[in-house]
Amino acid sequence: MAAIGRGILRRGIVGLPAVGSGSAARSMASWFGHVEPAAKDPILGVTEAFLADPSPEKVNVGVGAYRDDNGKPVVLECVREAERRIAGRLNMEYLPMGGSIKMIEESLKLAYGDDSEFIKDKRIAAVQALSGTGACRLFADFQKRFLPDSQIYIPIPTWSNHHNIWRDANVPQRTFRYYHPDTKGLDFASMMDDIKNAPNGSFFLLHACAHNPTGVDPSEEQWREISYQFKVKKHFPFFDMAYQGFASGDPEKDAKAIRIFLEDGHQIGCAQSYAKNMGLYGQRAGCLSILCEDELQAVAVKSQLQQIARPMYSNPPVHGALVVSTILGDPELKSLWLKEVKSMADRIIGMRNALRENLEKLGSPLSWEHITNQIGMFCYSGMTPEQVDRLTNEFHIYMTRNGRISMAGVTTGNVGYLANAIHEVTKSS
Ligand code: KET
Repeated sequence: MAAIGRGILRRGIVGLPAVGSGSAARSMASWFGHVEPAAKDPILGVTEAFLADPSPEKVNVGVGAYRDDNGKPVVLECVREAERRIAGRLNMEYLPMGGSIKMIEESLKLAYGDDSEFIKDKRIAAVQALSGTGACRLFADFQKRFLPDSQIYIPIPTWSNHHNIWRDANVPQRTFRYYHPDTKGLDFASMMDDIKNAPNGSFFLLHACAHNPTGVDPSEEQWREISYQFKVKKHFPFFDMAYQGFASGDPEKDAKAIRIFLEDGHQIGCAQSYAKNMGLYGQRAGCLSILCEDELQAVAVKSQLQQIARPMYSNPPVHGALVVSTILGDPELKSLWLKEVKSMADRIIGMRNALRENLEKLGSPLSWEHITNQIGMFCYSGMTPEQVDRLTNEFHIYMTRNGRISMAGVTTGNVGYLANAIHEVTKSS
């Protein structure tokens, strides 16, 4: 133990008893001896295991990160061009606590619509956030601070980190049914029952599009019914929109659920992420917005969101925000972005078809129709954790144990190998 540690042990430290008095003695003999290793993250832990595998055959379809057809990470051309325009021209001063005003304005147009009356009326409190995760966490902290007795209803299944986010914000979690394993589709009737049976005025977490992990979204008609029921029950919808553009290939179409709720006069919350649709993963660029009753309320809410951010990270990073505002603020770059989003979505659809065809050609006794019915980045394959373990141990294929395949990691080069391995581990089930 270092000299400073020994000194503290002899004297005792303020607020703690000196050596020899029971359990404090144990913890002071080793400050962190009681700290057990944390459980591996079910998604990012897969990447760690993949990186540690020396096999040349290995395939990573774990994390939701887009790859090109050679399996390489992609930087969009619009992002490269925005970086060229930004380079050497700007200083690196702090952004305001709430982040870049220009980036927020552009983000709101994407989510709420170019001509949104709510934007004109300044009814939306919005701050730049540390990507989608940071936006969800800020909202959860805000919810806890200002509605301390509220709970959050979370779909089953959902992105695993949703549970961690609301847990660490100390907001009690309830669940609602969403997916039916037999049909591999939406369990709409049960979802509606759970919405009806929740206490009036509950908070609900909804995936705006391309639900993760299931790839199953309500239809437009079903969204209208959900919105109607939310009105009846006075529930608050919080939309996590991490995949705008990845469901249909068109960010405007993918905002449909949000627009339906807006038309119906809901106040909503929305977490936006540019990780996937602009490929800005590590830049941590996102936005949290809350539609308020009027401008006065929006000013108050925004000031409180900023106050939550200040002691956590003070203000958000500048580079990703500049990339986003440069692209979305320039018609030429924006249309290039829209084309690139579409081509990412199309490549994934192509891989869905290829994976299904390959499995069918191998004579799989199972139905793989859901691979092409589901949308967005993921295929919720229906494989069991044990089957996934076999894929990893015998074939060096890395994916989350819930059977989710990140279709963004499937390529012309690996789809045959993947199909063959899936067939091997599922054919006798
Ligand atoms: N919401 C959902 C639904 C989501 O899938 C992710 C990321 C995020 C928010 C947050 O992304 P951010 O990078 O903070 O903007 N999901 C992928 C990556 C991860 O787990 O962090 C994934 O599911 O693989």
